[in-house]
Formats: sequence, C-alpha cells, structure tokens
Amino acid sequence: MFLRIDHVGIACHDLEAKIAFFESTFGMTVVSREVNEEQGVREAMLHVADGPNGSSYIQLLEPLSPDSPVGKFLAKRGEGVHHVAFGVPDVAEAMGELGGKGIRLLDERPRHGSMGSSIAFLHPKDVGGMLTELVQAPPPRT
Ligand code: V0V
Ligand code: CO
Repeated sequence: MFLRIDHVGIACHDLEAKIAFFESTFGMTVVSREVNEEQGVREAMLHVADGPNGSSYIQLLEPLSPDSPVGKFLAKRGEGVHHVAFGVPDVAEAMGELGGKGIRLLDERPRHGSMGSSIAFLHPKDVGGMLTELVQAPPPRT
C-alpha cells in the first residue's frame, strides 16, 4: 500500500536553529518552507534521498501556538519524533481502506500538506503509538 517513507516529522521549539543543525551536521538541504495555518505549524522540508517511488525528507515542525497539535506535543513530551509519513498513490483511497480496517482517521477528507501534497492522519493509538500521516504527492508539472 505504501510507496516510500515520505518524511519523518520532528517537533522543535526553534525551527531556524534546528534547520541550521541538520544542515551543518548531515549536509541536508532545505527544499521548502511553509506556514500551514490549518495544521498550526511553521515547517521546513529537508531533502534526504531520491528513490524510484519518490523522494524522502525530514520535516521540521515549529508550532504556531501552544494549543496546536505540535504545541501540545512539545509541552507533553518535548522535542523529538512527532510523526511518520508514508507516500501513497491515492490518499482518499488509502483512507477508505484503512478506515475499513477500523483505524481511526483524524481527518474526514484530505488536507493541504507540504509542497502541494494531499495529507491525512491516522490516530497514534491505533498504530502502535505512532502518529501516522498519509501523503499523496501532487501530479508532476508538465
Ligand atoms: C499525541 N499522542 C501521540 C502524539 N500526539 N502519540 C504519538 N505521537 C504523537 N505525535 C498521544 C498522547 O500522548 C495521548 O496518549 C493520545 O495520543 C491522545 O493525545 P492527546 O494529547 O489527548 O490529544 P491531542 O489533542 O494532543 O491530539 C493528538 C492528535 C492530534 C494526534 C489527535 O495531534 C492530531 O490531530 N494530529 C494530526 C495533525 C498534526 O499533527 N498536524 C501537525 C503536523 P496518552 O497520553 O493518553 O496515552 S502537519 C504536517 O505534518 C504537514 C503540514 C505535512 O506533512 O505536510
Ligand atoms: Co508531516
């Protein structure tokens, strides 16, 4: 069902400081920065590698407010891995299939994600404690 690990999301207090750390330590490059009001985050995507089924990234996440998902996570658990995102060919189809297996969907419909993607989240309690994101990449520009 999954094409790749699209990204691993890391919650942090200071996005610019964490970007500098990942760049200088691992030689990664920022390929996108966005503010996503709906998700309550300021985020950056750092390229890791390209594969036959698309690219993979580290997503650094700074909360826009303390009562956002990432703000609450930081208050409760501190900085660290927040979610794992799997690439899927069709996010609506994957939501239907996984919902049919009894996994709780946190979104009723796909939402806007980084770099023009469509995304949806699965409840961490139904996935072994791992907040799981489904990502459908936008169609390639011709
Ligand atoms: C909460 N829990 C987690 C978790 N967040 N477990 C693993 N990983 C996480 N990130 C646990 C928490 O410890 C509780 O367990 C339980 O789930 C319920 O959490 P809660 O604190 O009572 O509830 P909330 O209000 O914090 O909500 C948690 C959920 C929320 C996961 C429902 O954060 C959510 O809807 N997230 C989806 C949206 C999101 O995260 N957006 C930001 C990324 P105990 O303590 O009861 O055992 S945006 C993004 O990735 C974008 C834009 C992109 O990729 O393009
Ligand atoms: Co994400």
